[in-house]
Amino acid sequence: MKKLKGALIGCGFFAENHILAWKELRNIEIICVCDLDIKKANKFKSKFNILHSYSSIELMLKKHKIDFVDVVTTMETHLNIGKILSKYKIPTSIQKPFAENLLNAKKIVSLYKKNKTPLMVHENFRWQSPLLKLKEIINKEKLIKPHYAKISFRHANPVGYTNQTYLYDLKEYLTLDVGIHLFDLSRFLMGEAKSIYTVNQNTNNKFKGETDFISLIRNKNKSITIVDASISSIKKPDRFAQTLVNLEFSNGSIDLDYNYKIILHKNNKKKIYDGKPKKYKWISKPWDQIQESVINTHKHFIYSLINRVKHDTSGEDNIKSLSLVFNSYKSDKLRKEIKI
Ligand code: NAD
Ligand code: 89Y
Repeated sequence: MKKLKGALIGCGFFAENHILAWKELRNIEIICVCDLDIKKANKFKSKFNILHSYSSIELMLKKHKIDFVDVVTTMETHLNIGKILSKYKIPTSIQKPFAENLLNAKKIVSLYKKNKTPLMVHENFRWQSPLLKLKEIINKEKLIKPHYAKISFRHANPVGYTNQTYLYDLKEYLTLDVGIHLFDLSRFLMGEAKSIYTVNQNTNNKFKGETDFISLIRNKNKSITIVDASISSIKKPDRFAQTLVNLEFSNGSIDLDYNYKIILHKNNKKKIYDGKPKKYKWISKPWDQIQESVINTHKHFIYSLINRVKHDTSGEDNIKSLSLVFNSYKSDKLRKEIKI
């Protein structure tokens, strides 16, 4: 099969994981990289042995026949980048948070719809091996009628934000940056939400926005999800960047615990599974399960393009997770439960 030719936009911190993950896929070649800062683009090009580097997306698209683009820039740039890529009808995968407000996210979705061009949000937490294994066991063990979920991301390791200094200045921080993943996981595991009630806290004054939040979600299937996250949760060993999950069903329960240990309780028995991510040379703790999930997310993007099926986390789908994020802020502000 002919290799698909891709371009990567944004040569910052997280793009290194994207390019290394692309290199694990045999039918793909990233032929161009682009960054507004040409020095960064050139450095990235040499480091990862890419053919071309640009500082202008339009120029890059005019010069090369590109089958897809992977956008690894921060949210406030996505509408403008989406305007260009949808105009050229280039299938796009775009990092989370999809946009800084719902209006812009909807604008991007309608641009791609109008141009009949596929658009996926790179929502990678549901593609982490421990989460995929959890879902696989739920299905295999026929756990039914869920009534309770707790999805937690609590740590005190600055590695989560010292590489991403733009996070310090966000007025809306942890829910938008990490809550977006956790709300998506609630939808992945428990189905769609009906309402949300949230309390935010700031526990670290280096940040303008909230550094802790607790949300209570009523789901359409009548189950409840508790989502909580913090960057001030001191534990040894530190829990970054592991999402811990507890789920209860009418016929059993299952937990995703620290170190990817999965524990199933069913028929008066306890079974233990291992949800460890696969090892690759460039992957290391504490980012391992996030890094590995980038490969899985890329694979899903390409598989859906080739088979002409809608992506699980299409732009349209991600608006549902983003809507939970912005209604979560509204709930905290108004101190009330908000219907979705
Ligand atoms: P970064 O600031 O390090 O890099 C972004 C780069 O994009 C910069 O070099 C900037 O110059 C470039 N850029 C901005 N606008 C551009 C444009 N119009 N054309 C070309 N280049 C442009 O950011 P980062 O830390 O790499 O984060 C990028 C995104 O990845 C963020 O949205 C972040 O939330 C997300 N992220 C996701 C995960 C995950 O697990 N999914 C983890 C970390 C970061
Ligand atoms: O930006 C965040 C994300 O998406 O995953 C972890 C992170 O990098 C910092 O908490």
